[in-house]
Amino acid sequence: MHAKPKFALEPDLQEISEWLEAFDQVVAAEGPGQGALLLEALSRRAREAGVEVPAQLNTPYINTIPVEEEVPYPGDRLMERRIKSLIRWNAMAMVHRQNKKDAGIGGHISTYSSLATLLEVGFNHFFHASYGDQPGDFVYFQGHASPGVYARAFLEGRLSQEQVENFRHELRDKPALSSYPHPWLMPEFWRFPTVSMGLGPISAVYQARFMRYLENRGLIPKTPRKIWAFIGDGETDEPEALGSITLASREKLDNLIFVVNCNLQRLDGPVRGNGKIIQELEAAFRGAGWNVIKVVWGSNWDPLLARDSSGMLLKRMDECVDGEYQAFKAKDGAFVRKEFFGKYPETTRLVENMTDDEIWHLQRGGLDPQKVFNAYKRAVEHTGGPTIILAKTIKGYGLGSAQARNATHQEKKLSDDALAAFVQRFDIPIPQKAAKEGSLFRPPDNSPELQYLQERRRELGGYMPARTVPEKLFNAPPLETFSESLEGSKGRAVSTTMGFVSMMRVLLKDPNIGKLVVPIVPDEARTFGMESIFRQVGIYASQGQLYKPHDQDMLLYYREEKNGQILEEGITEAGSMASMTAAGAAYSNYRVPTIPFFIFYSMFGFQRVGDLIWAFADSRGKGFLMGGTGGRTTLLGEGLQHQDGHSPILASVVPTCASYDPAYVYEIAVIVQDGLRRMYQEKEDRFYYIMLYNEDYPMPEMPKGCQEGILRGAYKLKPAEGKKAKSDVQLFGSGTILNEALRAQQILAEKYNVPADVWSVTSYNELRREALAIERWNRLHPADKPKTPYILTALEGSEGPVIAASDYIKAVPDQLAPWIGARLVSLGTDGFGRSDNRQYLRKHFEINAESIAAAALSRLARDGKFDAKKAQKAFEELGVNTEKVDPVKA
Ligand SMILES: Cc1ncc(C[n+]2csc(CCOP(=O)(O)OP(=O)(O)O)c2C)c(N)n1
Ligand SMILES: [Mg+2]
Repeated sequence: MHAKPKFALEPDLQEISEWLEAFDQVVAAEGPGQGALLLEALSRRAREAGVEVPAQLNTPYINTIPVEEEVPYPGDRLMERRIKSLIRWNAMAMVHRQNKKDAGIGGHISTYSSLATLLEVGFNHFFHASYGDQPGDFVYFQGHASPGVYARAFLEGRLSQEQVENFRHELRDKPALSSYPHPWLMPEFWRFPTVSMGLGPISAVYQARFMRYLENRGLIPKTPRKIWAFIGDGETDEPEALGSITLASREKLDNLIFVVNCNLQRLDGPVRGNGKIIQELEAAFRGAGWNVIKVVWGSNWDPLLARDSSGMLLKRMDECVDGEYQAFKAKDGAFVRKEFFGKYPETTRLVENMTDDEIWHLQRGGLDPQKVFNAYKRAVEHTGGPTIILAKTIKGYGLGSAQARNATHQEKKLSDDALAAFVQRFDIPIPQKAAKEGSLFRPPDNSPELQYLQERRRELGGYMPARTVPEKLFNAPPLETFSESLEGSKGRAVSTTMGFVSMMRVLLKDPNIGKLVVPIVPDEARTFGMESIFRQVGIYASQGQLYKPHDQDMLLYYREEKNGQILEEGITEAGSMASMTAAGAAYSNYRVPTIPFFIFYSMFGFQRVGDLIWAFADSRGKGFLMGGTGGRTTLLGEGLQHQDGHSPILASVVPTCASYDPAYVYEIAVIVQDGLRRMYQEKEDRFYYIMLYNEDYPMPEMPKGCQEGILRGAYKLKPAEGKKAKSDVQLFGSGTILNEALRAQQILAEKYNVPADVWSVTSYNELRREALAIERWNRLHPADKPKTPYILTALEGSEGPVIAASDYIKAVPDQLAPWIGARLVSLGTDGFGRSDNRQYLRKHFEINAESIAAAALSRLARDGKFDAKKAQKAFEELGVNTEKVDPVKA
């Protein structure tokens, strides 16, 4: 049963119209400001009186900027249209001809066709390539609009005809173009990889914040620089696209502008067939505190809206759903007259003097330079927060029968007739035959079009996109900088995490590069014992600290500062990774070689934000990912969702990521120092993933001569003691499990008289990569003397089976199988984690010292080097249950 309404809900039309009239009078006499105040007061009073006032996050389905507030277009509209047409043609021809030649090579023609005006207004009037000697605006392009960006660069003379003709033919020893924005593949052109949907928007948000961070810390001067992110409307479905938008408003990022290309379609069909994506995004972004500018209708709608005294046109605009709007542009003018205007007599009358053709050409806002220019101008001038421009466009605009169809996204080629029509419609001066072949067309350099285009870019400081890297970054500090880490802990039990934090503190104090360090944590600093760093360098807070922290009188209080150095991201690994990307590519984008250290729960790293890490590699990102509380058994207690036993394998697939699983703090020092040298001094485009643990044990002093082994991935740490010249077995240990290997060595020696050598294996990934490179060389040079991989050279003279144990799955040591497979016994933590302590976890996963020792004896027995019965008995003696369930299935 519904409660009876208190009052009758029958509207009193007379009363409503009196109130409206009164309101109109106030606005007319005292201005819109007073009107707004009045409404505010009224809604306050309504709330007090218990009247429910619905929260209004939507405005009507019309342009945000009223016509009377528009400024005239500053450019030569005709000339810009000519240029845009040439770009449209070349973009389309590029894809078309390639697919004609090489069926299935792919590419997109319909995304750029909807985006062209949005980009061209930017290129001609807004995108600064520089601000004086400072870098200019950053533009995140919709990835699959790349043909349009290439086509413009072709007209600018920056890309050769040969290059454009080799779009998506990158492997033919000719200059070519990559499918999408990839700095890895075109390092002098693209800055930001965006084609994995959602990564562009989140990266842009954190880029804008990082820009402010650099400014507030005095590392770059303040400039009017903006970050423009062009996003597909379908793309906004990705959690990353909208997941961080409140950060942008919270941080008042008025250097950030999102432009959503609302062509109402994604790949399969309409984005919101039954709703309106523009209205949905308006509410979401307005609710999140953004400045929202809707650009729905083109200028030729203005007279109609002005004549809409009945309000029925507005009503019709509001009630139509996107599925209908899409159909209107897939059909023709007669259809629009009948289905859109024909619904009401008032709207029918509005267009009775217009031809079907005129109705057909009623333009959408995002395709009208006048409307787009005004929106951009407002966005650039807006202060105090980020702006989103929701621009309504048409997918496949101008592609004739391919326009606004559900299958438009996949369109790669046009029919001969469609090509001819395109050339005619956009006035491209090439013969029919050339049109049908999809020939590129570039007017001469001294043509008015190219002169205009060049002049505009000169005015805006140069070409875009373009990526540059300074000649020199910095010299790495010498290893002695970390002498404290090299000396060991003098018997004190510490974890590698603690050791690393001490190193960071040293690095932060470094007079040359300390200020370049960017520690990034997703609400996990206390887990890693980093509170001391809070105090040392402060947490970045753009507004400073507006409150007195309750722990202010404590030594390690929560210190927030406007020039704080730590990026405390809150609980967002994706956001943190986006910060890592901004900081790790700052050497190029800002010419400031910041050094990010992103410290996170290793379980929530590669498997959670792996795609962002992949894009980081594409961005040629530098820096350190620190996988905290690593290891499936070392992170005790936390269980299945927390205990990481596989991230080194996930890391191994990223080509520029060097991953390490060090056991001792001195190993970390060697790796970090060499990493700084290679990334910043030698300018290698690579980054590091280093496992950190929270198990405390004494850290030894660095033995002599192990540096090369640490970096290459393995060195003999502790040879067998005793009379026998040679040991019978090699024990490989990594990370905390090295301690288990050392204990196993002792058990084998003391209980079974089996001498074993112990190796610290810091990186199976690096060992494998080097071995693969050597093997490839050998394969390609059968007539030459073969070379030997490092792992085999290192093992020379060390006999017997290799028992390799780590806190990760067996696939980690298995990486060496092609070279030492016959000798290799991998032990690891395959299977789901459990909540228990380390002792029980290691027993469960069969990687404790006892399991390692028993595995060694078992293997020696199989090799005929140890009595099989004794080996079987050893399992019992050592408490290793041979009949328990396989942990991989447990
Ligand atoms: C993460 C991810 N998932 C899927 C794709 C494949 N994909 C490429 S374009 C596209 C549709 C894009 O639609 P929209 O964002 O609306 O852009 P439009 O082309 O309409 O401008 C899809 C699904 C992708 N590139 N990235
Ligand atoms: Mg779309």
